[in-house]
Amino acid sequence: MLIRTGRDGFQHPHSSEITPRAVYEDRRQILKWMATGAAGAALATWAQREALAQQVQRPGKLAQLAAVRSTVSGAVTMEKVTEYKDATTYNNFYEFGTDKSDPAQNAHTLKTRPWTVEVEGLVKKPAKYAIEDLLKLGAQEERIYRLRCVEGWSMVVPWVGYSLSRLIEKVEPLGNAKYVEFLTLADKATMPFVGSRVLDWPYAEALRMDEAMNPLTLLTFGMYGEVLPNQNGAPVRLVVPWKYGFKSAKSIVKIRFTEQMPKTAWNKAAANEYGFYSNVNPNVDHPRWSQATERRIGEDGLFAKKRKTLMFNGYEAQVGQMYAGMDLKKDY
Ligand SMILES: Nc1nc2c(c(=O)[nH]1)N[C@H]1C(S)=C(S)[C@@H](COP(=O)(O)O)O[C@H]1N2
Ligand SMILES: [Mo]
Repeated sequence: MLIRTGRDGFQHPHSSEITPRAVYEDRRQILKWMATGAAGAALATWAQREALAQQVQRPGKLAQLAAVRSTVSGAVTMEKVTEYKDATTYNNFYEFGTDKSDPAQNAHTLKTRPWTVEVEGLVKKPAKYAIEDLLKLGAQEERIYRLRCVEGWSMVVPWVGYSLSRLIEKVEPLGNAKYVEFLTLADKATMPFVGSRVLDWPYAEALRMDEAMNPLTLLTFGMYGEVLPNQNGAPVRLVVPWKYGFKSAKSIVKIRFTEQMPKTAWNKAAANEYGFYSNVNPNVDHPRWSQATERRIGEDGLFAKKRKTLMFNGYEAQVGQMYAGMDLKKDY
């Protein structure tokens, strides 16, 4: 359910469309909710996604990535891991559609081999990496991260990859490189929504150099011990756990080092809603909704108590010092 207003007739969906498992399971609540008129569509969406979740294909054991648990500080949360079926059927990947179930339904058309990631810009050693070589550049580790989406949901996923810093050190940034930009695949032939005007394609994201070098920033190839399913950003994506989910660019094809702060896809679409930093911050509301709380996908229904969102998504000890002295209400 999208509200169509504003530039290009599009707004990021509001968090109230989170699917209400608790509602589905509680008939009295269903009746109450039906009276509001919103129930029908949301329940249909929930039922449809649940049916999809029962059929979700896993990449399989042959594709398993050998990975040891990370020893990076803060890289493994003890919280309950989100079920695979939920993390792979409730997605944002607008190249495949704007509904949460669209990526799981449509991303099978994405071709992840052959795949090349080009590293360019202000580096001593620009290079084109075949995905097979990129996979071997660092030791694969398992990180259990919370990921908090700007819309108000979160999940806990065992990601597999290595710190992006490993790649950055390899290509030797020049002294004037201040930012790292990530450009992702925009292929109209395999991505049905790339023809739409929802965003400026390709999807673009960026980090400041110190953020990109932070050991928590993960160049990610897998999840749950297997290769990434297409809908989660195969064959390689970013996971930046202290920032809103949209910073974690999927299906990356280019990494560029720049002196100027790069434009990002969501900032271009709505600058007053999505800033460059986009650090998870319960004290800075989105202009259209609060960021103080969140729902965990697959667990918290509409009437369940929401969780309190943590500063920097709970990674303050690891990343807080990078923003010392900054006004996080201004630099949102
Ligand atoms: N290329 C691309 N990357 C993307 C997006 C997208 O639409 N296109 N959506 C972002 C958003 S808004 C979120 S919340 C996360 C979702 O990751 P997940 O589906 O693995 O949970 O991916 C991010 N990366
Ligand atoms: Mo998101």
